[in-house]
Amino acid sequence: MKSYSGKQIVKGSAIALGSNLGDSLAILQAATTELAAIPGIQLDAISSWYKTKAVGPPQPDYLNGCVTLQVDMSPQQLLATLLAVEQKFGRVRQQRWGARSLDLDLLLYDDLILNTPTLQIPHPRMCDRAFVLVPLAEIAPDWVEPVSGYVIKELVKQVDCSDVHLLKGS
Ligand code: PH2
Ligand code: MG
Ligand code: MG
Repeated sequence: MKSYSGKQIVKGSAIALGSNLGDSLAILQAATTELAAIPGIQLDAISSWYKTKAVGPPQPDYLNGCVTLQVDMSPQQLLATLLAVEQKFGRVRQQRWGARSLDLDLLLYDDLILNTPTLQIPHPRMCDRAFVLVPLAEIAPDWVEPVSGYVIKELVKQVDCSDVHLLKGS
């Protein structure tokens, strides 16, 4: 792995946002504002919000979206930052894949491939998930997912997007 000691170098990163508990749209919008206010994070682009059918155990529909960031922090620092924002918005970790007020998933960090017990980049399931790829393709169509070698706009063609619907008026 690259070393992050010494001077930080600004890197591009992509984050997936999801919510299916509480006022999801308000939570996602407030979380985006919160992220943008953090030192070391600059917001590049925000996708539209999408209403999506839950993947996993039966639970309410989700709202999902993605943001791209310029970050002046290591992947581990970024992960810790995302967890802190989740907690601020009332995330209580219960069932795996269960309902949540806010989920922030680190999808991509530059062209880095990282496999540690606490953090895998790219996100290991991002290539199968229409609720991630549809919003990401809107704001980062030409970003190469480094494990598959495919750009996001190609990956999105390979998944069933029928359960992902643009949220009108967002
Ligand atoms: N997140 C999950 C499990 N299932 N389904 C949808 N539609 N959207 C999500 O964000 C989602 C999910 C676990 O993180
Ligand atoms: Mg998730
Ligand atoms: Mg998560």
